[in-house]
Amino acid sequence: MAKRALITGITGQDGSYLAELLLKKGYEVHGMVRRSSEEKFERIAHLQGKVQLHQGDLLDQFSLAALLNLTQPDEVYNLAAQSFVPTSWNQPVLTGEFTALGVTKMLEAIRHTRPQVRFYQASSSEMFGKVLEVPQSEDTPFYPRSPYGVAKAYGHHITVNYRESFKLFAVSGILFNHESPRRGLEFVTRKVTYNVARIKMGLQDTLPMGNLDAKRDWGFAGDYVDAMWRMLQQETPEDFVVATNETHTVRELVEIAFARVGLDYQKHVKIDPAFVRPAEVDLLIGKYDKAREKLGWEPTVRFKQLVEMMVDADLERVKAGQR
Ligand code: NAP
Ligand code: G4F
Repeated sequence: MAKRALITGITGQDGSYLAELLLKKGYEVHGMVRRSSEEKFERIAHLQGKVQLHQGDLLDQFSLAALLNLTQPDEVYNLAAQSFVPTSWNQPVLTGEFTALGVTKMLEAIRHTRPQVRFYQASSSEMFGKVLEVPQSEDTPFYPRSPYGVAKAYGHHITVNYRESFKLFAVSGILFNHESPRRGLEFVTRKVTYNVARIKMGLQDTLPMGNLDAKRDWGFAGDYVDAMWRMLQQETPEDFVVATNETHTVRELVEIAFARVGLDYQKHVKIDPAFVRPAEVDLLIGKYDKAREKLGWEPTVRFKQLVEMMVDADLERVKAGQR
């Protein structure tokens, strides 16, 4: 019989790639979606009829238990979250409710409804924040720098705690930044590649940016969802860092993106303090040795290739008059 998976956050970047991967592997895929006055499921439009969507919300404990009863999943991937770091300073309470307590709500629903489920929690390198070690591994202590990072640290610890307290098969994937042409427009990679495409097409001239010196370990989302799946196929539940072990500045990102369309970033990028954060994560670089050894996982897309793939996709979109 086909395995069944339930994905929260299926309408997001990672949810769409994970749903594709699981369908290819023969899974019956269920997705939890929030009720909205207008359904915007662009990222999974091509999967219509292949995935089964159900309304539910991480804020509503009973909707989670009902969904587990209805779908009877073997695996639950908890990808839903308020995932944009700057918003977490404007809406810290909501971020905590979704991104932190939402995890406990799902774990409680699993514990009482379907304890045999294998559970994946989408943890984040933002938990390392003001880093206490370079590179960061599963053993590096956390020092989060945003309400989002704090909420994710809670989600990580409660996942570990439920594994240890109730013997649930619950794992936390500590994923470093991962991007794709499906990335939300406000995140720095996609903001840059989309605006580069618009500038190239003569639709605007300048790109307002924040801190160009921040360094991130950027990988491709398609690779990272494969690591999520591998974590749930292990004999014993364990946590893993997923990264590329390369770090680059936002300035390099901007330089490569503009160069791809034959432009000089210095003529177009303007620093706007509105995009500078109250507290910054200056340097992220992940050590993914454990994932390589135990999961047999390796990133397949490197930084320059990733940026160029995103610029090319945005050029096509802008030429077609799309976002
Ligand atoms: P994303 O594109 O922002 O998607 C977030 C998803 O969560 C969307 O489907 C959203 O639904 C859903 N959601 C938000 N609040 C919800 C709620 N209260 N109830 C139900 N659904 C809710 O994020 P992503 O980049 O795919 O990331 C997936 C997960 O990995 C997130 O938890 C993120 O924090 C984490 N993560 C991401 C990265 C990265 O670099 N991408 C790195 C580490 C960890 P709507 O479509 O209705 O808004
Ligand atoms: O793309 P970002 O907004 O991603 P950030 O804050 O690193 O968070 C992402 O990765 C986390 C994993 O580490 C995830 F957990 C989280 O959900 C999200 O997916 O910003 C990256 C860097 C920051 O240092 C920021 O200050 O880019 C810098 N930056 C400079 N100018 C900018 C801008 N970021 C944005 N969004 N917009 C700018 O104009």
